[in-house]
Amino acid sequence: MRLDVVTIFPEYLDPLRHALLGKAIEQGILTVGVHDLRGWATDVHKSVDDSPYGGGPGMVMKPEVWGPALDDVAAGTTEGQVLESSLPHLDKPRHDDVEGVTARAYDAGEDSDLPLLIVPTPAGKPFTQADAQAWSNEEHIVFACGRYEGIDQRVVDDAAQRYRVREVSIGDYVLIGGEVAVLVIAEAIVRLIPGVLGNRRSHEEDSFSDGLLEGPSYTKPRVWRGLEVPPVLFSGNHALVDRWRRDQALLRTQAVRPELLNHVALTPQDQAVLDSGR
Ligand code: 6GU
Repeated sequence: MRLDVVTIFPEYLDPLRHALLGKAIEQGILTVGVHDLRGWATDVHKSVDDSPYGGGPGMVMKPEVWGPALDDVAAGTTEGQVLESSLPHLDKPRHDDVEGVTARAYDAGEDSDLPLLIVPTPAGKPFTQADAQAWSNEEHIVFACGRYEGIDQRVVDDAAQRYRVREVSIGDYVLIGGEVAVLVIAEAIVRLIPGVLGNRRSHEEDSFSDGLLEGPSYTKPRVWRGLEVPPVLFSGNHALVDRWRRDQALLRTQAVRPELLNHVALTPQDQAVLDSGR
């Protein structure tokens, strides 16, 4: 997969070189190009924004700068600054690499030769785990980071000639710009690329993958500061452990995100657990 990010703050994207993403870069699974939008500014001041038509506070990013930038990145005629992995230690096996488990991709939601353009904006459609799964199959994803009051809307409308465009939000709050949202979205996508996390089971059991939040986890010691690990986890009875984990997931979801339960297929046993938790 190739990711390109267009931004006026290239250094903000440096975290993409670290940890899991750095490993994917090291393995040749991922290439990340970061592009300074000011490289497409045409005036002496390298200005990228202007006052909004209709008045009001803030500034709007200029179409004559963004248009050529997105044209060039779509055409692949500009490399940008290609990020190098921060961690060259491929020889070490990962704790979640499981022998005999082959990397399998998620189904691609759609099919097209056009690259995907993701425009992070608080006015976008909510980004979900389902989006992350679908986009983990993409060959080329471009992120356009807006700052200030956003990008002239015609840039997004025109880009649809060269891209499949998605305006997405990462939550109901406002960030200064799209850069941090790109870090969030890129990490959610890249960890699902086959071969990046050791095995698919480790994300099939993630929160949201079955529509529920994950319940609590425990490790040694058995008693810590007087607090005991739930005894069922030492029972050696896998069916009992699985049932207990599902119960915990159901109860946590009911307590903190009850609206998620509307989209989960509940068995009579699940329903009984939820009724007991009220
Ligand atoms: Cl994707 N971008 C910005 N700038 N703010 C946000 C956001 C995105 N999602 C929530 N707030």
